Amino acid sequence: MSKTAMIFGVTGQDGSYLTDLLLEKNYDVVGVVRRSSSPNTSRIDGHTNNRGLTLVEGDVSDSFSVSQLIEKYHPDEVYNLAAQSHVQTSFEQPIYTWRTNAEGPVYILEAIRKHSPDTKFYQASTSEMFGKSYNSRKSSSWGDPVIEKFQDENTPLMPQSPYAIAKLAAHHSVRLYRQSYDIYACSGILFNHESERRGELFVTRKITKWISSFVEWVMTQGLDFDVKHYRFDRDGFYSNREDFSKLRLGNLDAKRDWGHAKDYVYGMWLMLQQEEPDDYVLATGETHTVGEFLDVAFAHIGIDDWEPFITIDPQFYRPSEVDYLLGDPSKANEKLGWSCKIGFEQLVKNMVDSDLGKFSELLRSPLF
Ligand code: NAP
Ligand code: G4F
Repeated sequence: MSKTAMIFGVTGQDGSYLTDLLLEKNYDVVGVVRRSSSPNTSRIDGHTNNRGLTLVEGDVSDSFSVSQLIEKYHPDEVYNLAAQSHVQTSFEQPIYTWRTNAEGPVYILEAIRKHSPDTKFYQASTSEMFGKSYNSRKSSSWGDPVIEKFQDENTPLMPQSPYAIAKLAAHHSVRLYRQSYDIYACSGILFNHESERRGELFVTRKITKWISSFVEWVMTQGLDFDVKHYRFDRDGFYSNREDFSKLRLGNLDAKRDWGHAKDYVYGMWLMLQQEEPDDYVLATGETHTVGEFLDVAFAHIGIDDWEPFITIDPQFYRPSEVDYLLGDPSKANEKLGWSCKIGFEQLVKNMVDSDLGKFSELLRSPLF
């Protein structure tokens, strides 16, 4: 008999990759979609005719709808990926973020406790919970010993945003329900993971989307990337015919441990297939600045110096920043047999190529 999995947040980046994975594994997937006035299912539209996928309406901030869904479907596994997931937005909308990210998971845990105690539960915890906290260790490569800063399951949690505070409340709730009620509940402490399906307001996709519209603009004007064709000012640049806005970004020095979402949803599934529930860090073990992401993304279209095309806009600075994230996924490596398959450079290039679409081939043709 096939298993049933319920996904809260099925329409998001991770929800869509998890749906791909679970359908491949012959699960019956119940995807919970929140009501919206225009369609929000574009990432999973490829499965519209798949009888393994049932979409139902529900909202994690509505305890009644959550409870009814768990009682009705008695799923074998529940994945809670639903969240207000944008860190900067959480400073503008802290209460909404709290309701979705902290209360939502507790509604699900309560519904499981009351109506379906054998259901296994996955909670989308996050490396943002570490905030400014890290551990240090000496690693000696060639020559001098280097101090390496990293985060793992034992690093103290010191959240720096309303988003991360709400996620931390949910993280502790998972532990409490596991200990107190013997529910199989796990938190995946996932470091940043991106993809061709990443939301367009996260920095990686914002960069790759801008690059694709820039390439299209250059090509339709019959120009190339040589800066001598343009006049630059603070906000934009001008060819003889038209102008184009620069890419507006905030802090380029923040370091992130960026992997590919496809690898990470596999880790989520593995966490629910173990003898005992536990919490795990999923990360690549490498860190890069936003500036290094720009280096690889622009180099992929043949531009070595991106500075003329960027403007720093203070509106994208956060009231409190997480400067440094580098995850140590040793526990997941050893206990789950999990590791990342897609590296940083490949991730960036895939995202650029995907956004470029047909312009990707044109860019590399001798005609350009
Ligand atoms: P995402 O693309 O923003 O997806 C969030 C999902 O939650 C969307 O399907 C959204 O629905 C849904 N949602 C929001 N509020 C809801 C509500 N009240 N009721 C039901 N559904 C609701 O995020 P993601 O990148 O896939 O991340 C998945 C989860 O992992 C999130 O919880 C995020 O905080 C966490 N996380 C992400 C990362 C990362 O780097 N991607 C790292 C660590 C943790 P709509 O489509 O209608 O907006
Ligand atoms: O892409 P970001 O918005 O992702 P952030 O804040 O790291 O959060 C993501 O990863 C978390 C896991 O660590 C998840 F829990 C969370 O849900 C989300 O998926 O920003 C990355 C960095 C930040 O340091 C930010 O200050 O990029 C910097 N940045 C610089 N300019 C920018 C921009 N971020 C955004 N979104 N937009 C900018 O223009």
